[in-house]
Amino acid sequence: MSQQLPGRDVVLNAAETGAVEAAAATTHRGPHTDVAVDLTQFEALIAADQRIEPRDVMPEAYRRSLVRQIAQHAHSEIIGMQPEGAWISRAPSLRRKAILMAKVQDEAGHGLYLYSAAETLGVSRDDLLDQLHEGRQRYSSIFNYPTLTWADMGAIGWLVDGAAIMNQVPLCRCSYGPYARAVIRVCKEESFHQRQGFEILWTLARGTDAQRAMAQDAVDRWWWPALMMFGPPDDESTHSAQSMAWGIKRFSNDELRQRFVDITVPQAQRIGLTLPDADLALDEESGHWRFGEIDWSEFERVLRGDGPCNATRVAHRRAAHEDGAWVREAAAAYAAKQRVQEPAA
Ligand code: BYC
Repeated sequence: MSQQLPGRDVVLNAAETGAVEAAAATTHRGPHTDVAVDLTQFEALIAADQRIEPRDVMPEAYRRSLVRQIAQHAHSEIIGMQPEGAWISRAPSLRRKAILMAKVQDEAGHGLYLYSAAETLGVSRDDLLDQLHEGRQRYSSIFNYPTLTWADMGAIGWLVDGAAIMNQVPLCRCSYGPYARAVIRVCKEESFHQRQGFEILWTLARGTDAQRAMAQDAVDRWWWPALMMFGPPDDESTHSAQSMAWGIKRFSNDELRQRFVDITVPQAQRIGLTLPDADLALDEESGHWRFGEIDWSEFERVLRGDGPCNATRVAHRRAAHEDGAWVREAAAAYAAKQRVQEPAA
């Protein structure tokens, strides 16, 4: 038995049709209304691994979970401009400066794609930014660490963007269309970021003793926080099971963390730097690199707002927002003027 979904190019097989019928027996409350809505099509699209689009009916919990994750992702991109932005004026050459400026601008662009994706879920960008500024929404723990030397630009590109790519490539297949499409473009740019970080460390590792020591010190400081980017261990991850059932996340936090370690260890060997983990060892049988215990108390501290730079990052972001008020006002005034001047249709 097969079934064609209305308005879709999807034909369901017998098992999927069964899932649709089971779902049809239940009704849920819709996202923008108190009226009970039929989630048959939503359940069928998820079962068939198809995309949910803004026009589709979706469970309120699915919409909220996406707003939470996409907003956190967008906030991470724009807060993430700060640690690297601080080094634009101190980059060691014109070439390095131009590359770093382009990278930081890319992060702003990623924020824009992601806020736009969140807006398709019925939230406003202003409201999301207010929530960031008031500490009601999170951004990635990684951006609460300081960038002390030029080598930190290398470690961020190689490790932080490397971890971000590992986490985000599966999000290109996320069940929510606008988020998946935004992340495709983000990932293309992140690949360039990862490569430029690798190249900075590669160069420093082949420089003077002092440059090599600076590169090693940066890797020592960024390795463990980069592993924390993937989130808490699976048995403590509150959202993973539901997000995976909805096709938002495709792999668990621990699975992605392990993949990152497996890919990164050989790269460290190639650069010639040591990863700061005495327990790192190849398990010949599984082919995986086993690593030491992550200090989850540090992660929790950073999430609570007690990381080395939490207060500075948020204060700087608030000040940038306030300083930019005149730009938003001017843009709104110009748009209003254009509307008045438009000839009646
Ligand atoms: N930092 O149930 P869990 C970039 C929170 S930007 C802070 O596993 P989930 C770049 C989590 O929110 C890259 N909080 O959550 C930019 C939840 O708390 P709430 C940013 C974290 O959502 C500039 C609680 O812990 N990437 O690459 O299933 C320059 C329980 O966690 C973190 C993204 O945002 C963390 N690391 O999984 C350079 C990717 N981890 O919300 C580079 C999109 C967990 O209940 N996001 N929490 O209060 C995701 O893939 C997922 O949201 C996560 C967490 C894997 C991060």
